[in-house]
Order: sequence, then C-alpha cells, then structure tokens
Amino acid sequence: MPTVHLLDYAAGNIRSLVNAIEKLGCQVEWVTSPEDVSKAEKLILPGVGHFGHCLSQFSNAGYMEPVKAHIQAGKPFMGICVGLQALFEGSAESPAVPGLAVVKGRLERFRNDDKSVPHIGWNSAYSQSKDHHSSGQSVYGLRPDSKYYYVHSYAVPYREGELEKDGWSVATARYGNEEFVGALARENVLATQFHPEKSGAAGLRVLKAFLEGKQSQALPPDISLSATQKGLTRRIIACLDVRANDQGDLVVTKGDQYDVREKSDNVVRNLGKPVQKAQQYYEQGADEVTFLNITSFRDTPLKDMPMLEVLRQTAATTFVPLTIGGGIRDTFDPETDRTVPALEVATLYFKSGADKVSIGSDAVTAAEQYHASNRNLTGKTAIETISEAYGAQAVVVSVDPRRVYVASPEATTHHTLKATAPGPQGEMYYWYACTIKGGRETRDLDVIQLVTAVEAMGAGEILLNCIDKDGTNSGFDLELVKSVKAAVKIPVIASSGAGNADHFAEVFQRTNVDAALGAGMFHRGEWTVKQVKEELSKKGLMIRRFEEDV
Ligand code: 1PR
Repeated sequence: MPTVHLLDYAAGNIRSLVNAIEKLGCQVEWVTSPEDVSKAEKLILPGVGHFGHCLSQFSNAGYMEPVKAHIQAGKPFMGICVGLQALFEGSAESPAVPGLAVVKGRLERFRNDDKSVPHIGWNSAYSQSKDHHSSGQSVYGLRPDSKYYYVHSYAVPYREGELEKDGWSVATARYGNEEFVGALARENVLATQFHPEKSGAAGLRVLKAFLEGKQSQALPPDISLSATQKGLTRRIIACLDVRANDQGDLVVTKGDQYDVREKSDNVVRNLGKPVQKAQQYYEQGADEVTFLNITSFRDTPLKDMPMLEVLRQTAATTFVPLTIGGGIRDTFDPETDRTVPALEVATLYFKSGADKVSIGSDAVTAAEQYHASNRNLTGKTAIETISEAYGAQAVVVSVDPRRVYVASPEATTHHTLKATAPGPQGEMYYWYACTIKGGRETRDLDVIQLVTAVEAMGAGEILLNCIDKDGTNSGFDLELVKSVKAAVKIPVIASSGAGNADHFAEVFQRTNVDAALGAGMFHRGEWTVKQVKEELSKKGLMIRRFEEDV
C-alpha cells in the first residue's frame, strides 16, 4: 500500500484526513519529530485554527528547515488550510509569527462588510489559468464546476499575475467582493485553503490526484464553464437528534417542541440508526451532518462511549463536516473522581472525527455570567477554551429559544418582536427566552443577549433552533432568524420547522441566513436532501450539486 506521511504538530481533527487517505487506498505514517521528515516521500501538512498557534508550535518543534528542505528537494508536498497559509510569509492573524515564505504574500482577514466571518461553507477553486480550461486540463483534479469546503477567517487576496509570475497555478474563490486564493500548485507542491477531506467526492478527487502524483488531469468533456457559478453556496444540514431508547439502543429520534415520545404509548420515537442515517444523508448530498446527543445533560459524556463510536464510524465514510452536540461542558467524572474540563470532553469528540462541537446549556450559563459581570471575559468558559485551542470555527452554539408573550415592549427589559397572531392572553409582542436542559428550564436571558455574548467569547457559528417551531413542519421562524442575523457577524444556521423544499427557499430568499437545517422531514422520508437541493436550484439559489463518489 502506498504511504503518505502526515505531520502531526497541532490540535485539530486529523482523524478525517486519515480516513480520507485510507479510503483512497493509502496508508498514513506520522511525522512526530523533525528527523522523521527526511523519511517522507509524500508529505502532508494539515492544520486548522489559529495561524500563530499552529506556526509557533511548528517552528518551536523544529520543523521549519526540514519541511523547506523537503519542498526544495522536489518531493511531493501538500498543505491543507493552515498548511497552505504556512507556505506564505505571514498572516495578519499573528503579524509577528513568520511562515515558511515558500510563496510571496501574506494573509489578510476577510472584511466584515455585509458578510459573515468566518467564511464557512462550500465555495469554488476556480483555475485562473485560461490555458487549463482551453486545453481541457485540470490541476490536481480541481474542477471549475465543483465546490469545496472552506472554513477560515483569513485568506490570501488574489491579485492577478502576482503568484503566476513565480510559476504558481492559482485557483480562486470569491466571498462577497473579495477574490482569494483557494488552491495553488507548482511542480511538487499543492496547497488548498479548503479541506479536501471534508469536501465530498470533489475533495477526495483532489487528494487522490496528489497521492497519485497526477498534477495534470483531463477535465470531463461535459463541463460547461459558462454555467459555473462562483461564490459560496447555501448550506443544507441534516440533523440527527440521538438518544437511547427504552431498550438502551442509540436511535435517531425526533419529536415536536422537544417532546420525543409517541403520544399513543409514550415510547421514544425511533426513526433509525444514527450511523446509517448519517451515511444516507451524505450520499444524498447533505453539506454537513450534525448529531445532537439530546439526553447528555443527564449522563456523563465520558461514559457515553457509544456516541463516540457513532462518530468514529460515521467519520470513516462521511466526508463532509460533522458536528456533535450534547454534554460539552466541565463534567464531573465519578470514576476518576475529578472534574474533566469541557476542553477535554471536546477533545474526545474531535479525536473521534468531529469537526465542530455544539454547546447548548453551558453557553446559556456562561452568557448569564458574562452579562452579570458587565461583559467580563474570564477565558475559562467552555466556549473560550475550546475556541482558543481549536479555533472559533470549531465552536457552534446551539440555541433553544422559546417564546414568551408580553402585552407591550415596555412590559419587559428584553428584546421584543411584534407578533403576527395574538398570544394566549391576546398579547401582541413576544421575546425569545433561552432555555437549558433540552428546553426543560427557561431562563431570564433573551436570545440576542445570548448570541452577542457567545460571539464575544469566540463562538464561530450559531445553530438557531426554536422550540415553538420544532417538528411543526410549518417553516422556519423568519423574524427570529432576521433578528439574530442582525445582531452577530458569525454565521447563523436556521433550524426548526422545515417541512418542505419551499421552507428552505423561503428562509434563504427572505433572510440572509448562512445555512438551514432539517430533521424530521428527512428522517420520515418525506423529502431527500437531494430533492430539496434540486428545488432550490430551480429557484436560482446556488447550492452544491451532487457529485458521484470517486
Ligand atoms: O445542552 O449542551 O447538553 O446540548 C443538548 C443539545 O440537545 C442542544 O443542542 C439541544 O438543542 C438538543 N436537545 C435537547 N433536547 C432536545 C429534544 O428535542 N428533546 N433537541 C434537543 C433539539 C433541535 C434540533 C431539531 C430542529 C429541527 N433538537 O436539533 O433537529 O428543531 O427539527 P425539525 O426540522 O424536525 O423541525 P447541551
């Protein structure tokens, strides 16, 4: 079996990359010291999160010179995400930390104009070389009509000709009105800002081309360049609420308004097996898969090994981003008689194949303390510690708001919205109160207070549920989505209420939400993800088209 060496130097989910390489028929050997670099024929430098954090660790461990020597010797080298960034001279993220300077240029932060930062989702890697397209050739399997998964806040701005004059082939993506480097290649070097191991069939194709040393490949004859849409697609996420049923098996379940028991006989509704369902949604073209362990506020997650196993098995076959939520907080472990910090709990999940963790109840408690202390950041919350170690993009905050009706905006100190239909006592206003423990406890904190606090703490994304809408198949709560989008710069995922493709179209057309999530309609087989995407495409919304596996 051909071998590829992977450089292991910093935190991050490397499991997925190993899974992708193994799926492509290669085996991985680890580079764990600078001396190992000379043993490598093909070397991959992965990396997620913070440029300064990664590059300092990389340089302190003594990797700078051996890696430069590997590249200069003409041996195959691939950099992924921060691994691409490392090739440049430096980054505005940590101006004092130097990069390898194999490529001229520096990374800049995306402008916070009318777009969310981080840039999360599926975007192009479109070759800037007219020669490639006219000769029908692709660089390392990159296709102009494919989409790849990106997650980053800093990028190399593309300036025509600048990298090309040093012999680089450049493929770019566009975010808002910023054109940036998505991938670059020259002789033995390939680097991608996107994650090929998380980019479905399109990404596996690029990884395969690198592993097989195929710098140049024929493009399929039927690619229509004029139909290629550049830019970030709308993301469709399939969400699996998972819990043990009354027999103790982990099942995908789904209720309405968070009640997952059948009305007739009070048993937990069983809608399938988590690993199988996740695989099915991946094959249907889901852009991400989210698992929520919905009973973890009762159990200690450290004992929750079946959930880790679900994640491990899913990550071996599902090459899109995986999020896991439920029980991410400081946890007392009776077996070892100590409190395990949230960061350690999250690390267990990242090591098993998660790309992001989702924090619910603990985020509410942290936000309450943040507001009570006059917006003081302690640096000790789960959000802060995980974001610091793994990067903001790895921390999602899952919000479970419930409506509280009031007669007038003056009747509360909270951020109110005008009701379209009167509340139970004829009230014409409401505010969204945050809840914890799966909606069982309502807190005196509104959703805007929560999302602004967690953004300040370093959360990278908001998963915006709505208990009133959950399982109703009546569409997303557009007013809630709009108000949260207006309050934060980080991406927001609309959740709760999806019942058909039109609901997805509606939330994308009437709000500037970044992604939308569905659960029940997919689990019950009423719609496939593929059908939803086809409908969105017909309405002119840009989505990632389905690609057959490599
Ligand atoms: O508080 O950090 O331990 O996390 C617990 C997590 O479990 C939270 O993210 C919370 O949202 C979730 N959760 C807890 N109890 C339930 C429940 O349903 N009883 N599920 C629950 C939340 C919401 C979405 C759902 C959408 C879309 N489920 O995941 O999938 O509402 O549904 P739909 O498309 O069918 O309308 P912690």
